[in-house]
Amino acid sequence: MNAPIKPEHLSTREIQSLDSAHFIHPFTDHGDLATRGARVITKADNIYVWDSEGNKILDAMSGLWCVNAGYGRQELADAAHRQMMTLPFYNSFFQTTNVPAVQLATKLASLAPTVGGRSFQHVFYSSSGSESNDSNVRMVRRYWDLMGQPQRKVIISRHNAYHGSTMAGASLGGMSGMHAQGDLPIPNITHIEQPYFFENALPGESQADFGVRAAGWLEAKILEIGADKVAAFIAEPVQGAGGVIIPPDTYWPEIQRIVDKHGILLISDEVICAFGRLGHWFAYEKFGYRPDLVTFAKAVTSGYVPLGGVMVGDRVAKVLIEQGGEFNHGYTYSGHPVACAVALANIELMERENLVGRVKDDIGPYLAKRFAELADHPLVGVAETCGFVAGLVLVKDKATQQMFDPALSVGMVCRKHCFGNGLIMRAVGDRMIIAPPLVMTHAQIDEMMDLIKRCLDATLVEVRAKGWLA
Ligand code: PXG
Repeated sequence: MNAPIKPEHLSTREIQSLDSAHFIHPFTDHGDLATRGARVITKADNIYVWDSEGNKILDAMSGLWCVNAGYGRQELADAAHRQMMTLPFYNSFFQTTNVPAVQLATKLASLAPTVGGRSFQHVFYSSSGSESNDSNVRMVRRYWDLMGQPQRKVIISRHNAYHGSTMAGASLGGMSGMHAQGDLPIPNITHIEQPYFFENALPGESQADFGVRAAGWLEAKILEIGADKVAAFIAEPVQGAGGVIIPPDTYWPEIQRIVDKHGILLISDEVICAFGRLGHWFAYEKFGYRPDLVTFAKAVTSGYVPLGGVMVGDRVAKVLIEQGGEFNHGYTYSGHPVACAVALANIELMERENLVGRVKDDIGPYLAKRFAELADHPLVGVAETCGFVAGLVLVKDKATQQMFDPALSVGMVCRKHCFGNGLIMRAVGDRMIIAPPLVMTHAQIDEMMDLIKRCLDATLVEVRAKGWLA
């Protein structure tokens, strides 16, 4: 039998070689990993993580868009411990329930704002964003069957969207690299172009005009397919993994007008945007639209334990519950008591520390002000924020906003300098993005901005030396 691994007795090299020998990582080139060795993250506190070599790194990505309450929160560990000692697991199939799952559903229903008379009184639980979006596909199809319109099967999504990595999640997503591996998308899922002003606007077009035109791509697709065949439209309020793509203000109202006109369901995938990231508990409130289903995961527990789910709006819940009989769908861990207890403790903590309000009124505006300064940097085309996410574009020629040749991977050069300088910032192509923990102080925002500037300067030096600038 293999002895249990005790990291404190292993060198970084030993951990890396066991890692490479036994652990298949998500979204990782293992040839590359074997030669370089994984960075081993061993502990975390507040907004910082440490690697096995003792380097302290400012985590401007909140783990992976999750750790909104910051690391090292005693309350969350206590909640998990208490629940594990009381009831570590019981299923919620077969007419059974558990108290944390009920309490959390009640709490989430009270946090989800009613917009335009539509409220969210029900929650369906899973353990991840991907599973939740699979559940959305199941629920949407069931809904239209029960409505006597089984021909409404097509779900429209957007290129460069991210909705997860299961067969349905990856199909709903618009990542061509994912579709290329595994014969995706599955049938009845199609995509329209994303509302990315920097890439898709016409010369001289205003943000407002572009937003309306981009929403029009949805209507064009509905008409092409036939409205009576379209089941739903799914979108992230702000695209996260796609590179923090912030739609113009005119986009969402026009999307709402179009889905209403054609009677199709609207799914707001808020796996990244909910729980304070955009200064609201749920992001549809910020943009003023009225979804029928809202996907959540990640920050519902600040990432401390896996939990995901779907907020099911009245329109769908009424039909599923009153006419549906048994819904033949669910997961062993739907309503997991420990995950729900941690989520409750996390929400309580977020309320006590007003983390959502401070994104809206304090640290969000402060980040916006500081991040905008980056637009003066010679490498930066645009620098934009929304709540507590931000993105900038690295450009070859600031005057003409010309991008670098993608083959040069300038974003990865910048990312390398970030790690080298103790900062985690994500590169999506040549867009550099951040989504820091919502507990950041002004002084920590300043510290992060100094690091970002230092990394951009180091990237500029390297790019200049290689002769890549215009
Ligand atoms: N929807 C959205 C909007 C997401 O951002 C998922 C669904 C899937 O969630 P799970 O829990 O199944 O991973 C996500 C996840 C990145 C990155 O590179 C982003 C995610 C996951 C992995 C990497 O930015 N988002």
